[in-house]
Amino acid sequence: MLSEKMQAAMNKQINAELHSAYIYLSMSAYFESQNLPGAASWMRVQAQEEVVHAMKFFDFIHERLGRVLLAPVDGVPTEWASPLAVFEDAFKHEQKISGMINDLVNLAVDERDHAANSFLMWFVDEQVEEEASADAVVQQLKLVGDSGHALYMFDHELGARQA
Ligand code: OFO
Repeated sequence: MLSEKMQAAMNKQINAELHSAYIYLSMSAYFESQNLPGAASWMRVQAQEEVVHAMKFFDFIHERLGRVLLAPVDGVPTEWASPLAVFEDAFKHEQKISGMINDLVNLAVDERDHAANSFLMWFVDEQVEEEASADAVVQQLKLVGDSGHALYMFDHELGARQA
C-alpha cells in the first residue's frame, strides 16, 4: 500500500503529466496556426504520450490500493516568438519534469518503497529520451535558421514521428 505522502506526490505527478499534455497540445495548435503541420503532428504525438504517462501513475496508484484524486490543470501559453522558442520551452519543460521524477525516486528511497522505486525507473529512462528528443529538434532548428525553405523541409521530417 502507498504511504499518504507517496500517494499525494503521485497524484501531483498525474496532474503534471496532464498539464504537460495540455502544453504540448497548445504547442500543436500554435504550429497549426503557423502552417507547420509536421511540427503540429509531432506535438500532438507528444501530448498523447503525456496522457499515457499520466495513466501509468493512475493505474499504479490503484494497483497499490491508493486513491486517485484529480486536481484542476493549470493554464498554458498559447503564443511563441518562433518554432525554435516552442521547442526550447519544450526542452526546459522536460528538464523540470525530470526533476519531479527524481524527487519521486528520492521519496521512494526514503520510504524504502521498492515497488514505487521499480515503477519509477521506467520514467527515469523515459526522461532521458524526452530531454534528448526535444533538444535534438532545438539543435536542428538552430541549423535551419531563417531559411523558409529549410523550415518547410524540416517540418516534413517532424511529421514522420509516430506514436
Ligand atoms: Fe514528457 O514526459 Fe511525461 O511529462
